[in-house]
Amino acid sequence: MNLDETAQKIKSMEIRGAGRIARAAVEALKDYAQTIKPSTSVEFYSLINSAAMKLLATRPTAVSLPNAIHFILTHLSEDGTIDVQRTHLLERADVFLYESKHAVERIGEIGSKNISDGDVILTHCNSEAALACILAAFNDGKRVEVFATEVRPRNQGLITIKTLNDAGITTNYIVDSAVRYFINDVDIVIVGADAVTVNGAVVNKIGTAQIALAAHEARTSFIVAAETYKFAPRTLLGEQISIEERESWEILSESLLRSLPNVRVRNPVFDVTPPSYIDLIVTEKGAFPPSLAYIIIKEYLGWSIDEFHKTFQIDYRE
Ligand code: RUB
Repeated sequence: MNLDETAQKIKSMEIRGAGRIARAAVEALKDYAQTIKPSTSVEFYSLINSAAMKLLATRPTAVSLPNAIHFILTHLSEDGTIDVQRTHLLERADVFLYESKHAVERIGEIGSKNISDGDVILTHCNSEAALACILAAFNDGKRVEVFATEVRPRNQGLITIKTLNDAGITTNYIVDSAVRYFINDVDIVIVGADAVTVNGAVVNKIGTAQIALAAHEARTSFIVAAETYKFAPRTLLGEQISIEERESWEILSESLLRSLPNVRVRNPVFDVTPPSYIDLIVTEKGAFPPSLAYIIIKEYLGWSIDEFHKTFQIDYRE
């Protein structure tokens, strides 16, 4: 798939979910770097930079996307031959792709230890990392039952229930607004993340914060499964995670909306769950309380405030 196709599929959500978006972007940059025929290394650098910007502009919230691009482009410079630059990029891309897949497996192993035999688990949206924990627990022989939400308006819950069904896990499919009704039947909530900020707040699919509130009130454990590259280094500098707001047709047909001139549709697709509602964030490096988010950004992503001035410059807001 070429660069424009990948960018279009991420934008239209044919490719979706923070981990998958990151991997698709890395694959696209890898292919692009092998396809282009620049005549100078300056031109190579500039073409790759523009391609990265195109991918970054697709969806604004999942931090895995800029983190993945940063990972493969860091230390790339206009100095050195085209071959040296290309080889460097391809090697970094392969490392990211390998580590990303491995991270999800490791999260499954670690996260499954928080699940007990007989647990009822609630999950929201479709998260590879959250599902890895549930599937690993089930494959370890624990009898688990799942509540999976519908996830209006794009119904990502359908993907989740298909995976759970195929694995043979008993699953209850519920509308998003039924979470509080069932929360006392649930032992543990496990969701994924699009971004984790330096103060340990988690940005995930719209409705996650409401579920966390219900879980908090019911004293139900609330666990987030997130690879370290979902942590957002730029929040160290006070940058906010921008919350994507998508078009109205996802919720209401254009003709119906036209007949209601005083109505407007608001469609934010992510929300922010405060760290006080989160018991644990399971990463591939271990399970941490949200208060240790800074350590993950510094130790595992290798970013500290000084780093911002040394690294490849991408304007993530474009
Ligand atoms: C997907 C979503 C997922 C996270 C984590 O939203 O919110 O929970 O991206 O997923 P969308 P994963 O469908 O709008 O992309 O663990 O697979 O990275």
